[in-house]
Amino acid sequence: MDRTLALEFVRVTEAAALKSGRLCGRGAKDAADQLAVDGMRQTFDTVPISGTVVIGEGEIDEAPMLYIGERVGAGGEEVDIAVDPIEGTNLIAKGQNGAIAVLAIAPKGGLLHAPDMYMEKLCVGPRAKGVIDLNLSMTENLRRVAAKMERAIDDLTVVMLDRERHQGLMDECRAAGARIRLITDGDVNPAMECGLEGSGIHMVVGTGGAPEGVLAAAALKCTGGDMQARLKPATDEEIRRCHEMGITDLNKVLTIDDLVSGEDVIFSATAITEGNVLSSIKYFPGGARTHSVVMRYQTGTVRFVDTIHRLDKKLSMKVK
Ligand code: VTB
Repeated sequence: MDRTLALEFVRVTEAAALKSGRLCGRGAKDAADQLAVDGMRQTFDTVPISGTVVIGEGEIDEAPMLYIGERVGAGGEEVDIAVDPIEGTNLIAKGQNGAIAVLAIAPKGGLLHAPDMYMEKLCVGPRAKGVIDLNLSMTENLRRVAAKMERAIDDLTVVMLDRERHQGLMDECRAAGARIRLITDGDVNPAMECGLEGSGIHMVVGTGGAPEGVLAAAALKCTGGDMQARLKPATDEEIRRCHEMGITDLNKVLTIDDLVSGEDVIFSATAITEGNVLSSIKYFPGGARTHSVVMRYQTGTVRFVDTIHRLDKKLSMKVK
């Protein structure tokens, strides 16, 4: 993909963040999501691509915009697109840390068309690549990651969603001495952070959304990190969808290359609320400032983009 597209995709996540950020802490997650979707959708139409949404807001009958299969872009290279206009709608509704607007773009066929179901995930950064194994215990994975990173287990910080289903993982981490950060929502952001030197986050584990898993894999692929995953269908319908995707063995461990298989991918995220690496959006009279990260697999370059927007000059960006 043309590298100049990277900046175009930053504009897309910036637009989602700029529009929805006003609703920070307002308890209105659906309204915030709608604004983010509008911002993303509008901006996509200025980008010279012929894109197909493969991970989006839902099926065509349940989402009016950015639905799975929707065509976006002003025309150009054929690409597949995964979007989450707000990853962490509960976080923005409550004004809590970690909400981002995020997308990943790959040449056609490069992103797993993960259906909306749970996925078990194990994510690490580049310095722990090649040693994780979802079929082994959390304790064994901690040992392997610590050894590969040449540090003690108690110098590892593991992030997981604060859910009862993670009690076993939590117990194992505690017994092994790892530090834990329990988050209420939004596991793409910490997975992305795993790949960034100095973020202080070393592993993301546990079960979360499968679409979010593909976005996490896109970020980790760009930074040279590693990820394994397993779909967790909970109903007959979800099992049928796995079969449709050609996944007949439901215990199959998906590698990072199964999740993002193309020879190129671009990942862009803009913070909405405060993050560990990305700073929250800030508004001032007539404008706003956003903080984004954009990365590309082909070169591995990670760019942080700190942007001052003159919203008074951009009518399309005005939010009442
Ligand atoms: C997961 C996680 C997401 O929602 O999908 C979670 O991957 C939902 O989990 O990042 P529960 O069903 O346990 O609430 C997010 O946190 C936000 O979309």
